[in-house]
Amino acid sequence: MALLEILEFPDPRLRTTAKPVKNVDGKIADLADQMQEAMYAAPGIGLAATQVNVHLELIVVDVSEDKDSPIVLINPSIISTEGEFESSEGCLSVPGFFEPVNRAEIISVEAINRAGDPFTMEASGLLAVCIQHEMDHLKGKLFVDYLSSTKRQMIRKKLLKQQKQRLSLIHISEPTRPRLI
Ligand code: GNR
Ligand code: NI
Repeated sequence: MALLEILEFPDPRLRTTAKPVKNVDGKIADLADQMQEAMYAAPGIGLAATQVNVHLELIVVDVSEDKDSPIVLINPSIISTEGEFESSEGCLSVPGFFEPVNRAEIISVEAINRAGDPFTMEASGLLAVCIQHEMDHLKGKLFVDYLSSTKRQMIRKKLLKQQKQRLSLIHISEPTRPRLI
C-alpha cells in the first residue's frame, strides 16, 4: 500500500473541521494503521487525519525513543489541563519551520481506542504538546496560527515557492509522448 500523502500549508483543506467517528470499524482501524505508517515514514511524532485529507476525529501519536509505542485517539477531548509549557513546535504540514508555542503542561484526555473502547489518559511534556497540536489539526488549526501574521506570511511564501518548484520539477521529468502525425 502506498504511503498517505501529507497536505502542506497553506492548503485550504487543512482548515477543514473534522467530524466525530460514528463507528470504530475495520475501515477506521485501517486508516489508523496507514496513518501510523505515514507518521513513522515522515518521520513525525504525531499525525492527524486532517493532514491526510480525511476529515474525521482521529489522531495517532508516538513520542517514544524506539517508535514502538503508538497511541490512537479517536474522538479525543481534553477534560482538564494544568499549567503552561512553552516548546518549540514543528509540523509535517509546515516542513522545515520550528517556532515556540505555548501549551498546557499537563492534560487529561478522553478518547476511543482502535478497538472501539473508551479510555482516559493523562499526558505531560512532549506527549501533551503533541496531543494538543494534533487536536488543533482536527479543528483546522495549525501552529503557525499562534505566530505573528508577519511570521506566518513569511512561512507561507517560502512554502508556496517550494511547492511550485516541486511541481515544475514533476513536469520536467514527465516524458513527452510520441505524437502521431
Ligand atoms: O513530528 C512532529 N513533531 C512535533 C514537534 C513539536 C511539536 C509538535 C510536533 S507534531 C509533528 C508532527 C505533526 O505535524 N503532527 O501534526
Ligand atoms: Ni502538525
